[in-house]
Amino acid sequence: MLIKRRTAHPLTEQDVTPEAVYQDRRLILKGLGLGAATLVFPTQAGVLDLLRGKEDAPQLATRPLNSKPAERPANLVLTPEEKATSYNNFYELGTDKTDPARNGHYLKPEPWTLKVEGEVAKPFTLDVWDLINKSELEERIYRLRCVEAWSMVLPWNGISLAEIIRRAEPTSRAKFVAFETLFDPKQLPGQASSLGGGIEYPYVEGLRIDEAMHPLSFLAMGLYGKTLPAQNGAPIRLVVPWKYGFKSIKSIVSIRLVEEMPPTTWNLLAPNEYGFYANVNPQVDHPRWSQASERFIGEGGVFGAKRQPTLMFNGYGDEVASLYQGMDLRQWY
Ligand SMILES: Nc1nc2c(c(=O)[nH]1)N[C@H]1C(S)=C(S)[C@@H](COP(=O)(O)O)O[C@H]1N2
Ligand SMILES: [Mo]
Repeated sequence: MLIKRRTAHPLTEQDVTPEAVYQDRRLILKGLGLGAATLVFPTQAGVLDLLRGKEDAPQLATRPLNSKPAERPANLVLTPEEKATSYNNFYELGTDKTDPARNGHYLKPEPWTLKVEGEVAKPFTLDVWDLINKSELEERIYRLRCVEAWSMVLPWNGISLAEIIRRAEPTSRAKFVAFETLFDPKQLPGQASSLGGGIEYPYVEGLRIDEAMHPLSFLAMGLYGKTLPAQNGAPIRLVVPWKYGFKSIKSIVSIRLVEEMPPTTWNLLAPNEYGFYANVNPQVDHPRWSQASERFIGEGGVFGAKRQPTLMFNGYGDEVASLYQGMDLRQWY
């Protein structure tokens, strides 16, 4: 049912060659403090202790996907799967990096429906597992740059977001796309307790329509060739590689085409720190830390990780810079 289209999303030499990265001790020390701090809120120890009673609950089973492999540049350095699935931001499952993996067993991603609605001629409800089981997915190897100044290189499996949006036939009034994570405190316990950092849920995100229709914007249903683990946003999540990671909303149940710029979770929480656009930009610092470089999470310790320069639009400038022509990227951060 799905039409495959190959798109360019190259990793440059700089990203994949260990020699190109450099160490900056001052920034590593800064990064240490930052890594422990999370985005805004400290962990609520009491609630976590309650959930730790279930620590030995089994992880969500993943299964292999039918996916067309991406071309792999020489010297490609992927983040190890074990790191990508144990060092996460998914506040609905806890604010510590290790909480989402530990608490992922609460999430029951099967069955799952995703609505595509709003300013469209043909709204529809997607049976996500039907899509996963019946289509050949595509692999995309993308850099992920968290606003907290760490990064990974991850192999996703999925389909382009544009393909799903096109099927609904957006009207001329569709100027933005609003995304929503599942709201169900039984499955995402942080939504009903301080475990989730006191954020108002459901988590919501948004893109301008041209950003959403860009061939790099991706709906991931897999990681490392297998269905998504809970902690990475099972069973379907957005991946927008030129923007800070918080735009890549997990476990989505709704994609709504809208006329006005929709509210977004981190912007609502701290508008001076997190804008709507959130394009990766090494020249625009976060009010509390530099965005000029990042800790790459590869082999080895998460905090001893190599420091490397952050690239404009996370290295995807050739593809996406034209979307922002004439915009002051300091104003539209
Ligand atoms: N629903 C939801 N989506 C979310 C988040 C979250 O807390 N809740 N965290 C975001 C942040 S800050 C990042 S960096 C990425 C991390 O994705 P990963 O854990 O798969 O690497 O997910 C994003 N999507
Ligand atoms: Mo992030």
